[in-house]
Amino acid sequence: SDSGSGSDSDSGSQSRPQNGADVGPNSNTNPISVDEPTGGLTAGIDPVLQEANGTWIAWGDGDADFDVTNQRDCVRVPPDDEAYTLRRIDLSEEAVDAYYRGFSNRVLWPLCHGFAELVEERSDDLEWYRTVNERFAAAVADHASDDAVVWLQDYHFALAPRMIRQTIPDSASIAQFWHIPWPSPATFDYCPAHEEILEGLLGNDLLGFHVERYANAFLDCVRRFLPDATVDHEQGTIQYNGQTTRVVATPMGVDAASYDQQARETDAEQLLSLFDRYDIPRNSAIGLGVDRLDYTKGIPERLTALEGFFAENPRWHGDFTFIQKATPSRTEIPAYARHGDIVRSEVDRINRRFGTDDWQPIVYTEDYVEHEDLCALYRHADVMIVSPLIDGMNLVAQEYVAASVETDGTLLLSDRAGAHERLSSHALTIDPTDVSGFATAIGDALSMTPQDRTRRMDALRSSVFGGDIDDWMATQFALLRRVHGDGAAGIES
Ligand code: GDG
Repeated sequence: SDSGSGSDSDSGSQSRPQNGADVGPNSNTNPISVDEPTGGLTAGIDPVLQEANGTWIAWGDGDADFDVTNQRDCVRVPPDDEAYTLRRIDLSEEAVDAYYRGFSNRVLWPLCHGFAELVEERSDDLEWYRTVNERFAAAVADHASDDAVVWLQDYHFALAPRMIRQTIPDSASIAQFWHIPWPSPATFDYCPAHEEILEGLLGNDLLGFHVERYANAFLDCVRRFLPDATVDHEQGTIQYNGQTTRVVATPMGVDAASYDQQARETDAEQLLSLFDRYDIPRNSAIGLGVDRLDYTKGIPERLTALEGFFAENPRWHGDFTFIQKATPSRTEIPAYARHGDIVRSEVDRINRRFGTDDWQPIVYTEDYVEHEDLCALYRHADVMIVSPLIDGMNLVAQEYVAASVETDGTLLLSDRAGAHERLSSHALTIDPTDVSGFATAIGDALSMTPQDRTRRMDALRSSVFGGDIDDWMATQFALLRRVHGDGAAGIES
């Protein structure tokens, strides 16, 4: 149920329901329906696994009852052209609550994003995190051949690499990509079991982050908390317990060609129907924000900046409308519930302050936006605002650029997003907490000359198309082959 973010499946991101597809010989008695995520990492991994005939091991909140082919929890996918194995780990509600909504998202997520004050430690969560990591490690052991490549995604599996290393052949390789930031040693010090987490991750042959500063912070933490480890900052290598881990920064890209193509397929009618759906005056310029409803994404600060902009620029009333798509996420966690309330009440307040019978300055929606509509909005947004307080990468910024086929939009980008490292030179950089500078930047974006807009967008498109999701995947596997000899031919997990 991933909306295409890549890593954060089941976080509340929304997916587009597809027509159900029947699977396996007994499909008439037990049909399996497929939800196909749009874009992102899952769409990137799928063709690689199809070619390699590997195994994808995952849990999910979908129907994990795959016993139809008498293969227990394994099923061959895709349903119409079976090319690889999907192994589902069926987690109880208690396990999901403690492992996913507990240690992963009440401890690791806030800590890695520098929100130590939001960390919530509950008594059984860490133990469940260990148990679930063990279950995944055991599942990997069932499938890992001598030359297997095991590729783990994200912070939900910090302990699994070491567990896997102890059970699979030495000739197999293990890699992990950490999609979120890594904190400084001072912040990581607050992490319960911090040594165990580092030791777990050092079971990897290769550990990837989006940007150098997260990779360096990881090396700093190892040096500080595991004094027996040998850390070579220059080479990005760590030796610990007889194993070498290579730590790299490999920024993730998006499927740029498909966003471009989808945006080009947008017609005027589709755009007009979106204006009608959101009650936007037809001649209004458009601003756009697309985020999970997460306290790291800087949505309240963005709303305050918009308020400042509208207060200072009455001439834009009625002529500029900001659409905020916010995807509800991890709503059972109190910090998220509180944050959602703040965002909704700020939107109401600002709309009451400036709105008229014919125009609301902020259109706020939590409804799923179809991929085609999202691309239409990206294509026609005059100003895209990506203003996280901190973000591992932020794919939305790159998707916008890929879909800006007229090259007439402007990207406002927080200097705290990983994406800023690749897009800073031609986006308008903002500090999300400097509300007055932020408000001024919105005005600057709207009054930029067409030539300047196009010059900037052309350069941004070169960056985004020059490092897309396929390049990123190829880099991961090329690096793995290098760190672990050339045996990395088959791909597991
Ligand atoms: C984590 C890291 C890192 C959202 N609403 C709709 C929709 N989306 C899609 C966007 C985009 C994705 O969700 C969000 O991706 P982000 O990268 O912005 O953010 P996270 O979910 O926090 O992802 C992040 C990422 O992992 C990858 O490593 O960049 O830093 O936090 O793809 O398009 N898509 C559609 N309708 C929606 O309503 N179609």
